[in-house]
Amino acid sequence: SSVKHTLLEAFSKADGEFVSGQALADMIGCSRTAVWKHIESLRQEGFELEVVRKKGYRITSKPDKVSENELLIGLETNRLGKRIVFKESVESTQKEAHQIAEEAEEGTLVIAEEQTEGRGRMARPWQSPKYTGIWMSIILKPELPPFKAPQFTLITAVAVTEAIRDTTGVMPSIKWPNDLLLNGKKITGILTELQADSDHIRSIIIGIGVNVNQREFPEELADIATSIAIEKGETVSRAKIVQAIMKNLETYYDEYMTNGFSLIKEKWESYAISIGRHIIARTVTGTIRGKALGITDDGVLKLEDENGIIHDIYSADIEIEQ
Ligand code: BTX
Repeated sequence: SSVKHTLLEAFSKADGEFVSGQALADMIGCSRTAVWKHIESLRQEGFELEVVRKKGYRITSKPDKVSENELLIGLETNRLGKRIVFKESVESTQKEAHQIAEEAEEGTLVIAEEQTEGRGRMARPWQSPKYTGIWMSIILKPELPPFKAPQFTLITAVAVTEAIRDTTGVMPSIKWPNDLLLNGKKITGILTELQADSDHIRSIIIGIGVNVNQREFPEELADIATSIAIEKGETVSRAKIVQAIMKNLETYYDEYMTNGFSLIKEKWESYAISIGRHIIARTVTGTIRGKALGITDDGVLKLEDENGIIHDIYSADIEIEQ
């Protein structure tokens, strides 16, 4: 609301100093009792405020939020994230995005503080606790045939890797096809889904989950998952990471549509840990061991087995052999 804006602006100008109740009342054009109520609603949103008689109010700590306002201020994109659907809690941002994809304008971002039924590939669950991670889905509408869709997982992986590097200083590596790791543990999962006719994509819905400020994980994930805060030793702003992801995704999406996949492929391979290593790929039809040679222009993983036969892997879980 505009009252909230006025208040936040006043506190931001005061830069940690007190602002008197009367001054705030004058700015908003209301009584001092009404000011008190507005302050209370800031507290509800997670701001911490100190109140001292005769001095007034000051903000001692701001919530780390990913609501629309927090994301829009400082967002440097032209098309992506111009429309933001923010929810405190959803089953899954993918589900929400699928429901609105048909009417939604390209670049619409669905983001939530918490998912109660976040999901990964093959209906696996994705844990998405409140206020600590980035749980979001972006709707794109490229004029492309459906078989190009897997490339968007790789485009996204490059965009998110660089966003995390540039905003937090930690550098993830990519594990084909859809995970980002820090020190060998998962910090990001990417889920690319489609609404398509046989020959063209209607919407591509890119789900991104980033573990940002979790300080611990439930037992079943403790060995395989980590967060940026755990690896860096301090909490970081989720909004800044989201903004950087949107900016990078727009840049690489444009690059891909005008110049094709080659620059993205080059970056992807330079960030990937699995290329050149011996891996085990578990696909729905069986398990293949071999050396990961690289990815093709379609995002397919090339795997050379011990007999020198090269396999095209379209979808699998991979494990890197020591
Ligand atoms: P995936 O199938 O590659 O990985 C799922 C597996 O990852 C799970 O079986 C579990 O072992 C592990 N896992 C679950 N939660 C976490 C977590 N928070 N951190 C690390 N590992 C975890 C990866 O699928 C794709 C995930 C996409 C999630 C985003 S969040 C926004 C959007 N909405 C939604 O429902 N999904 C996407």
